Amino acid sequence: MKLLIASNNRHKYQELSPSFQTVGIDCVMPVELQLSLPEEVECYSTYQENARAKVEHFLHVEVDGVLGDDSGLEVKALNGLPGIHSARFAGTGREEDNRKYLLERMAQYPYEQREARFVCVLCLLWKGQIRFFEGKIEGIILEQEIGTNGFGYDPLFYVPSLGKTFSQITAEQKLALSHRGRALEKCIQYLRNK
Ligand code: ITT
Repeated sequence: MKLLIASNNRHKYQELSPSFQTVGIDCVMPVELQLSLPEEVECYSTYQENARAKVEHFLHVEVDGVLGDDSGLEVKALNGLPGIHSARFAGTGREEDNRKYLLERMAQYPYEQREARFVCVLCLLWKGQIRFFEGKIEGIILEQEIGTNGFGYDPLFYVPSLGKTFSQITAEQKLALSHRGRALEKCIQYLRNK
């Protein structure tokens, strides 16, 4: 069985794909099929709609299923920004620019006002049925980057219960409690019961 992960983001792919092997599903990225996900596809105002649009873009591809991931970082002091705009917060689409811009926007806020959460919505098309799975994790935006693992805002996202940022833990540790890991767990459970 083959599942197309409807994403251009290799980091997401690396986090998502191993779990599907546990239910006998091999994953493939668009680039491996000489395809890609155009940015215009995710033009909606919710994670759900964007995740679904990512799946629908690949409906013509001959695979057993398609999975879309739309995710983002919601900062309380910024009224939920960058949210669905997380990938292009600084306008350049470069992760380091996004982190720098976030630090600038947060400069005036003390530790107690730096609460944030990551949100991930997965949209799965499998055997003709569409299902959504959501995961969230709460944390704090640090005043500087710590750690080298992960991607995106990971070096700035501190989880108090761990005493570490997402960039200071292994991929397995991140998946065990991250927004994506939590959504993925529900998705894998659904597939197990299919
Ligand atoms: P695709 O649309 O091709 O899947 P993308 O990176 O553009 O890739 P999104 O539109 O869902 O994906 O944007 C999500 C952004 O949110 C992502 O680029 C990161 O900046 C941030 N993000 C999401 N999950 C994250 C995580 O686990 N760690 C750090 N940053 C994350």
